[in-house]
Amino acid sequence: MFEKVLIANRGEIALRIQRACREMGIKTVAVYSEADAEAKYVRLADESVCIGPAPSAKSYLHVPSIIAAAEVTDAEAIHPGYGFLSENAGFAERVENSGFVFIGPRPETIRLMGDKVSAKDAMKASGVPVVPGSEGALSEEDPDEWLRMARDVGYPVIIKAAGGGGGRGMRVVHTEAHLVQSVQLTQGEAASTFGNPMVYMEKFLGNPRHIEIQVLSDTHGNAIHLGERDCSMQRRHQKVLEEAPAPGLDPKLRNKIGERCAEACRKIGYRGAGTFEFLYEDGEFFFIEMNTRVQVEHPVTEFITGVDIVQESIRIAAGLPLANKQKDIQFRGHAIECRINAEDPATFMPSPGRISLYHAPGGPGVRVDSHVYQNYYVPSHYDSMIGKLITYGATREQAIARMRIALSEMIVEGIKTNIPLHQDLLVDQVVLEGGFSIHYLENKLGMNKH
Ligand code: MV4
Repeated sequence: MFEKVLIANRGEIALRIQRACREMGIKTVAVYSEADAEAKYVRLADESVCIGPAPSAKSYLHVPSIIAAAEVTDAEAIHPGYGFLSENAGFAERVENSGFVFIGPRPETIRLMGDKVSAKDAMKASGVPVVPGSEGALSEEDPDEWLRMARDVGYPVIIKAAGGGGGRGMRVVHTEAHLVQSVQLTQGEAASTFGNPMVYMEKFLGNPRHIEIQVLSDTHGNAIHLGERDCSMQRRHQKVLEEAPAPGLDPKLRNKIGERCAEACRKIGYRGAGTFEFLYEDGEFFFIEMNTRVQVEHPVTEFITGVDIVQESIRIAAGLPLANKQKDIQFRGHAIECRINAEDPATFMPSPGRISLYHAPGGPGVRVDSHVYQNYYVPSHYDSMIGKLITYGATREQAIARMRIALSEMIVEGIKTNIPLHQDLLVDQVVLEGGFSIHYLENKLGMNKH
């Protein structure tokens, strides 16, 4: 096992990775920007290195500073967490070429999944069901081909940028009259935003759920799935609340799609923790994208499986085999995660500033993954998530009841938070029934009135 790991991230995930390292007897190196000098994860690390000023481009995204920090502290491996450089193939390559282990997939795999066309091709070829649509990318200048394909696929269709993902660079087309112009507009935006004009076409699914499958895959040819998470509660592609398992999903269907994902991992030689994102509609799964990092919402899966996903990601990088076989993985109970953001609950505007009073909730089945403390200053330079509240129960009802109590116990003063939004959601009849689509929250908030 590694003796020392550098954590190339900040906030709650830096702390989460540190805790995993500590439990494994690994020393930790924190890196921080000038805005994070007082952060809890910096104080708790064995060593810390300032890597630059507050803006991410000059610190958490600045590759030379991070490599230099690993060199001066003599770290053996680098964990990227989520966001920042976590899905940057060039960074993974630089890490490995500098003699460190990148805790994540091989750079080629990150590159393969970063291009949404090659990702979809690879998954389709590996037996994962994908959204029907164009075979590969659309040709760059052949409107007749686009029209033929759209007629084949059937309207409405969606045009997506190969270099996009996470909701960026997409356009829905309802009728043939708008197709050619929409493809051209999406190509233009794709070229300027992602430096890659390639786009592809899919059947547009009108009311899907967003369900994702967690996988772990080692360097010995073992791959397992840890079931699914339902991440349908979102606003503008920002997840708000996640849960596992997905309400109403047939365990047989879970095992079938999970096994397809694990098999795909074996086929492509996937390394590390990963997530297959699906749209789920009318009882069918359709692959859209793969995330090659540890995700924000990994704790709900940890609660229902008992597997420590971050520790597993480190074990895999160190060349160890997976700790569990598929038959050892059991899904027990239900877990929910509320993302707690420093934002106005009505306008969703960020609300940085000093936390004047802070009390974290607790009790059975309550987990708080947060880096904040009383008197902590929430900087304006990074995303507004100040922590995650995760509850577990034998049933979904118990997990929700515990979440309501935990939210009512949680005190954050001095800044605005979205705790009131979560409290509204957890008494909403549709939420209580479960199985709502990706459009539910925006409709509830009245964002789709025309
Ligand atoms: C779709 C879709 C409907 N049909 N693809 C948005 C994020 C990106 N990962 C894929 N996205 C979508 N792709 C087809 N063929 C609807 C969405 C979508 C969405 C997906 C997941 C979670 C939230 C979403 C919000 C709006 C649209």
